[in-house]
Amino acid sequence: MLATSEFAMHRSNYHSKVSLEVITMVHVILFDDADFGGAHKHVFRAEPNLNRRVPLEGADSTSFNDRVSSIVVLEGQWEFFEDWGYQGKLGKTLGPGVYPWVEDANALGPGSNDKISSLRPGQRLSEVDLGTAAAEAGAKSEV
Ligand SMILES: [Ca+2]
Repeated sequence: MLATSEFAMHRSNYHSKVSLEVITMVHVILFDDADFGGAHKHVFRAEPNLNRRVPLEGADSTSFNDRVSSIVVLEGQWEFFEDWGYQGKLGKTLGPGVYPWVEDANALGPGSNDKISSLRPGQRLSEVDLGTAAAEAGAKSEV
C-alpha cells in the first residue's frame, strides 16, 4: 500500500510530465532545395521513413526521401539519418536555427545533400531528469 506522501509524489510526477509534453512540441521544416526553396515538409514527430507515401492529395503526399537540401529547426534537437529506421546518422544533432545548405559545416556537413531518409527529435532532457528523480525518490522511500 502506498503511503500518502508517496502517492502525492507519483501524482506530481505524472502531472509535470504531461504538461512538459504539451509545452515542448518539436517542429522541423525540410526543404527540397537549398536556401529553403522548392517543396517543403513540416515534421512534428519522429519520422522513421521519409519514403513512405501518404495516401493523400497535395504536396505532402510526395516522398521526401533523399531530397532534403535545407532545413529550418523551430523546436527541438533533431537527429538526421541516411537510411530509414534511424540508421546512419548524418553529421551532428541540430538545434533551433536556419540551415540554408545541409552540407555547411554548421549543418550536417559534406555528403549530406539529398540523403536524409529518417529523422527524430533527441531524447528530451526534461524526461530524463524526471525519470531519474522519480527513480531516486523511489529508492529512498524503500530504505
Ligand atoms: Ca534536394
